[in-house]
Amino acid sequence: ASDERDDAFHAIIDADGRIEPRDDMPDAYRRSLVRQMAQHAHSEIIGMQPEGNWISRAPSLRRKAILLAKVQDEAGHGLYLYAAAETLGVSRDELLERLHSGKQKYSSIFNYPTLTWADIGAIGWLVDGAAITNQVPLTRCSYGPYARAMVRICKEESFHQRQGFEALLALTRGTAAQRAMAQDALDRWWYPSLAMFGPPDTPSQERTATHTEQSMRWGIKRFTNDELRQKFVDMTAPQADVLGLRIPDDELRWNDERGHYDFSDPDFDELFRVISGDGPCNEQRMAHRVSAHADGAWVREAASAYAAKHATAQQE
Ligand code: FAQ
Repeated sequence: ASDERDDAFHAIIDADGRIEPRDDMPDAYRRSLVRQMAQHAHSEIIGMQPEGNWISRAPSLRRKAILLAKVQDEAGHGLYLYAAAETLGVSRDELLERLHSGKQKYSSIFNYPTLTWADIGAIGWLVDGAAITNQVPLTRCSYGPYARAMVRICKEESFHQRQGFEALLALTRGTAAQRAMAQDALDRWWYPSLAMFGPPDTPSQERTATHTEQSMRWGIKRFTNDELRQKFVDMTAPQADVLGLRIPDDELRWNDERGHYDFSDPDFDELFRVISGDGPCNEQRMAHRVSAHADGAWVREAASAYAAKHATAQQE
């Protein structure tokens, strides 16, 4: 019977259909989706911290209102993704517990500090730009609830990316000091943004993507990490020219033969150090997350007590 169930699953995958929560699916497929979706959800809520750092110091009321809305969107993305993961039979509490205990990770990028206002522009332009590149193909992911959550998230990310670009454009059209601040932000965020796409497809420095092949067979991933990294560079390099900023890579140039930009890879040893907990802000991010969760305990208790009271009242 289990073979028949697997056959039904594979028939849907082969026809490029969608797997829905009540469909039979192999355990390994379920586990891999929980892993990726949880990591994604955690990234959204931890990703609120570097930007939250600048809400009270945004340079104008307009910039502050925009940044507040963006950070709220990220909380919303986290919630859609936890809800989508719950359709696979794990609870949000369980997933948060795995984040807080360090069993599950979040994107390496959020372990870097936001030192100046220009970093907010750079995050929108580069980090949201990388997120869109990675996530647009996920709208075609074989798992229905994840794919549908991605449609809405990508619309909001594309607004985020434009606001970041526009914030940097304002700086690059400003004073020499503002231009220098924008360049410094690009210098610091470029390689960490390239590293967001994960380890290389083929072993380099003994690091390699372990899940790609299986995830592509299952229709979870549609492109490899290196393919997406290349797409991101191809999209971003001309935008840097519009800004009048220099991407900090001497190897970066258009290659007519390949029809792509040549560029140099990020330091994958650094990526793995940061993932394993040794980035500039890992400790601070986790401490803040755990204390925010503890501070919110009374809200969860009150909501549960209210729901229980409501349920009893309905029974009577
Ligand atoms: N950081 O074999 P692969 C955002 C891990 S955007 C940390 O390639 P896979 C929006 C990987 O998990 C950021 N860990 O794995 C926003 C695996 O470890 P595991 C979030 C990384 O899953 C913007 C191991 O390395 N977006 O939040 C990283 O096939 C601005 C081997 O790697 C997503 O999560 C990394 N950079 O591909 C919010 C998108 N790279 O699980 C606020 C969805 C790799 O065995 C402000 N996720 N690892 O312990 C994905 O597309 C994939 O999971 C990848 C990794 C591409 C991240």
